[in-house]
Amino acid sequence: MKALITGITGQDGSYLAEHLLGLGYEVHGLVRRVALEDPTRRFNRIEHFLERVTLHAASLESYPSLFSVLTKVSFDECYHLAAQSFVAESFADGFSTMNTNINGTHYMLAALPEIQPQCRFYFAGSSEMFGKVSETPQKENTPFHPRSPYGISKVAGLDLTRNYREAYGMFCVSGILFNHESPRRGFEFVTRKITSTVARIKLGLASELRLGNLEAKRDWGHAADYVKAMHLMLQQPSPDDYVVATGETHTVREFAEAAFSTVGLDYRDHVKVDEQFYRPAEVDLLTGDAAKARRVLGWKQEHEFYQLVQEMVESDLAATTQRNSESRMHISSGA
Ligand code: NAP
Ligand code: G4F
Repeated sequence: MKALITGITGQDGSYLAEHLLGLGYEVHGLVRRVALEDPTRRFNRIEHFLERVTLHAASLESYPSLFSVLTKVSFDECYHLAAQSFVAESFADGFSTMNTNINGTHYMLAALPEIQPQCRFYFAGSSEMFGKVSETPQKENTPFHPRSPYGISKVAGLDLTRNYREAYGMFCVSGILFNHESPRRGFEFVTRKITSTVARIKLGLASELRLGNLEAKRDWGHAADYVKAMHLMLQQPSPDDYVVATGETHTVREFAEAAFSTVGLDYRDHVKVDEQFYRPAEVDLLTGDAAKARRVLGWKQEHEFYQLVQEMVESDLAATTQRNSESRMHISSGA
């Protein structure tokens, strides 16, 4: 089996590639040209299996570059994960988020029926699409009410994916994935911002953590569990869309409390609320109902919330300790 992963350098792309390699797949990844030019920094999540995958340079902004990759190899499956994925950035620059996320998805879908109609397609939909939720928990048929340009771009991506399924009979599915985290999460997302700062505070390298809305509630799972659901969706006899979630919700405050207490600290001594991290429109509450994914796909989550928090804090503590001792050695050697 040959799979193409767009966004292979991201959190999910790296876990998915590992999972597919473990299943015996030939894995190809789409990366930006700049990443190939700066592998030490940009391939940090995939460097441990770089020699086992084939990378192709392309950009979501360029139809010819995507078309060209799709003409090179006949893929059985395509996991379209690449996107501008940071919600706050989508308020700062909604136009480029829309351009990358909507057109990028459209370009991928438009190229497939012509070149690779047999290729099964996964689109990375998001619980951010539910936005101002009309019911709890949210499931596949809960109406969307996106509250950010990012959320709007994902609703458009899901609609495009469904339309290619219905119009051209292609095997196209969308996963509606709730927040999923890991030690590979980007540093700007709230969970990693918390765990990386907890590590710095514990080691005496920082004293405070500035956050926005502490009362927002999220359904946080582990990325390693969620990429398995993506794969299962493409193994079904017919294409369909699925919610993937834990069904458990926690506030940002609870995440911070758990992360600080992992290292014996009280979050109230360090967390400061800072208006600059509030969003113009907030998604207050997300909790998913993954009953369909469990029933049809046989998917199950293997990590629970406090385990996830602990894994992230411990990983950041180990990495920060190592970086800190390397820089001390650097200074004492006079280099
Ligand atoms: P991520 O860590 O931010 O990774 C995003 C990936 O997209 C990176 O590999 C990035 O490449 C690539 N990318 C961005 N813009 C690109 C462009 N113009 N051309 C080519 N590649 C581009 O995101 P993630 O957490 O792994 O999420 C994967 C997907 O799932 C995203 O579509 C996200 O919106 C969606 N999603 C995520 C969650 C979650 O909680 N993690 C939940 C629901 C849905 P560079 O390394 O070059 O920047
Ligand atoms: O970690 P976040 O930035 O994730 P958000 O906005 O929920 O989006 C993530 O999950 C989506 C799935 O629902 C994905 F589609 C998307 O790609 C991304 O992976 O923020 C979580 C919550 C928000 O309510 C935010 O307002 O944390 C709140 N928050 C409070 N202080 C903060 C901060 N978020 C960030 N990033 N930084 C803060 O200082």
